Amino acid sequence: MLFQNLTIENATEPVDIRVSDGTFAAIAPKLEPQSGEEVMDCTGKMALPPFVESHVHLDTCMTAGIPRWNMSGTLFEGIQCWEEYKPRLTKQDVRDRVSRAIRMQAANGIQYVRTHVDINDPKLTALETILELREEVRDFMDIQIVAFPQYGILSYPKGAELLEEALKMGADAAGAIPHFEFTREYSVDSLNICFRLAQKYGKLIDIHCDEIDDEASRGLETVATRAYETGMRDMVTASHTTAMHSYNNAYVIRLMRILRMSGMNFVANPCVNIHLGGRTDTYPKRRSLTRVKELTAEGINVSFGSDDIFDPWNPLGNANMRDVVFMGLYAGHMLGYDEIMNSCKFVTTNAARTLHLGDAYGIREGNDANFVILDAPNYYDALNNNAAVLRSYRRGKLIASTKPMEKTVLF
Ligand code: 17E
Ligand code: FE2
Repeated sequence: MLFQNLTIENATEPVDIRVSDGTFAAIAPKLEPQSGEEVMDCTGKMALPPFVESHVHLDTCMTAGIPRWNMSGTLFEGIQCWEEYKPRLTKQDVRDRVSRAIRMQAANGIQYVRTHVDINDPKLTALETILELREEVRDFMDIQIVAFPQYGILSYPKGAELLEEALKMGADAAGAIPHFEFTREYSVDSLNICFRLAQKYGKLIDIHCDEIDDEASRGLETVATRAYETGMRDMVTASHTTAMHSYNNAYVIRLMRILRMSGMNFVANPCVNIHLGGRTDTYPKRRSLTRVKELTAEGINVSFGSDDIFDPWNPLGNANMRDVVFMGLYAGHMLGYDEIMNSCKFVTTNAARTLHLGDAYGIREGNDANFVILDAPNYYDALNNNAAVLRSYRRGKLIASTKPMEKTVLF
């Protein structure tokens, strides 16, 4: 199949793309159609590698309001609501909800997902189910699973054993939650356990790190130092790091050095953290977003995640990465022309780096033909006009499509 006049990412000139046998066979300014070849004119449209959701909790999705709503809007009431939901967890329940969420993601052009799954459950019901789903949907979606100890590794009975069991069962990454552990000592020890287990089983690491408006929450310096000292480097990701919003600048200058040296990745979750954060403030109210602009300026890899899809931490959430970018740019003071134009990187290439997708990710000759076509000539317009993801291709096969909305003005 030949796609004509498609602008790849924000390239200045459109190109033709030939897809055959599920791969990008040729990409050039002009390709002649072969006899019998299907041709699609894509003038005025852009192509991106598929969207990458680098941080979501699929196990909790679609549970908002059950058994009750999070009325304070805090992280902690969210955790309490989830605790009250947990007795309802069955494999069928998880399968129904997560299957729906995965299809919402696919409809929005996502083909790669890193999901955190709460493993503070002696039965590991959600983990077991999502491990099965990971295999079942492989042809449509790559799912990476982080074993996430919601209540902590040392502050929950047998937390370390459950983490180890989850990694043995097949989770791809080890998690931790240092700011939620009972003490600072537990916080540091929990990170040591997380790193030890990740190394023992050859897994990645993704930590819920300092997701709190407490300037004294300093899990991050330990994470970065371990990433550096163990040599795990970019296998390590710190998610949220919202306390960094509240750190004093003198401390951040010192911290930035080890962050750079560590080679680790960051994930910000702009919609959810602006919603959950600042809740203990009267006025002014903090934005509680990690320092995306400053980290990016230091050459550190940052991506954006949606965190939640209609659950106790986000009563909205539609599995659309566009909204996450939109919020991130506003809340992070990143609405310069180039910042807007290139912001797709937060949910494509940067996120792919975090997930360790390697060279297989990207629109390049020889790669699997995984890509999306947006109804806009560049990402600036796509973002501003909430452009439809017209088509999502996976190994050359159409797996999702959208008909763009038609608006009529009668004057
Ligand atoms: N759990 C947590 O600790 N933090 C979050 N943002 C979510 C769940 C969604
Ligand atoms: Fe999260």
